Amino acid sequence: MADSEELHLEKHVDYIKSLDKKSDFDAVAMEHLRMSGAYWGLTALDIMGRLGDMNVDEIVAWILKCQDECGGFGGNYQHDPHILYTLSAVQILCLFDRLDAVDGDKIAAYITGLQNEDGSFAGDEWGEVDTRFSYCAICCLSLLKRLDKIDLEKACDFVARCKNFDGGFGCIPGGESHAGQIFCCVGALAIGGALHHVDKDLLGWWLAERQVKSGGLNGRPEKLPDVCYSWWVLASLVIMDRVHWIDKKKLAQFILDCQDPEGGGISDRPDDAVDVFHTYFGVAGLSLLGYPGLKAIDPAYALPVDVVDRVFYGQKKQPPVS
Ligand code: GRG
Repeated sequence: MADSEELHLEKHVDYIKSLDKKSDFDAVAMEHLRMSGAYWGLTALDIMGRLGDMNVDEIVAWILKCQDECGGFGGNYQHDPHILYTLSAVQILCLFDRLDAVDGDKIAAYITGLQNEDGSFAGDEWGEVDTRFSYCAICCLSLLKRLDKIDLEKACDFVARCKNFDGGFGCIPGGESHAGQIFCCVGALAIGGALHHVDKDLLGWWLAERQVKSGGLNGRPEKLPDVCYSWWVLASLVIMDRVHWIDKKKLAQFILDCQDPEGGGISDRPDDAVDVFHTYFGVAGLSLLGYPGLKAIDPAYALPVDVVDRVFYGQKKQPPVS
């Protein structure tokens, strides 16, 4: 798998399109989080200029079937609602310009009901708190243009309380800094207009330190590199305007080395098995790096820039990339 010179775009498109027809172990393992799997695959296709190949009505009908009476969405049909899948559902509807298919007030009411007194968010009715859910709440309500339905200041203050001495952020106050949580916190604060809580130089240094010899990025000290951190770390650096603090060329090469040039798809590290999660974050990372032929992706909303522009300014879709 190693030493690929270029992005095998057509192979990745075919790989993603084939996933829906599979009934192997991966499909079973993915069943409970199919909504997020669909978001990863479809966003990757859009970045590669191939979303038009999909059957929009069929996908939108399936998304609507996954909505619970309370307004939240499950990871699949007849699964319990969760804020993670609610964000994925809304993001997919944005990709297809089909937000009109849902009742935004109902979804917003579900999310508002998950906010706690201290500003944090539970992921679902069972009450687990995590800064991932703060990001989901803020990102989703922003896309629905209903950020006024929560106490945004308290929400951002809670995220700020999860900041550590190294500039990073964890799941809850006092939780270890981890690049995945850092993306959630920096993204939430960026969308919430509260980036002043971020120490950009200190956190920029910590994130730049995540690059290892191979060019790949890890998620915290002493850990192995993984293609998904090409999103979590890089998107945070882009938001903070510190992306020039890493070796971009070496990172792009690491991602390309994780491709399966025959079967398509991208893995966590060279020569590992591919999956849709790493395929999406690999392609998204390359987009952030300005790789030719890919649409630009917004580092805070994790959606193509033209999709975000259309949501907020009603702009027309970008012509497909050739
Ligand atoms: C819309 C992009 C987007 C995200 C939605 C779900 C979510 C919000 C964010 C998840 C952030 C997160 C915690 C990512 C990390 C995922 C990951 C690879 C966890 C692995 O953790 P460990 O401890 O791995 O197993 P390391 O790399 O530390 O060994």
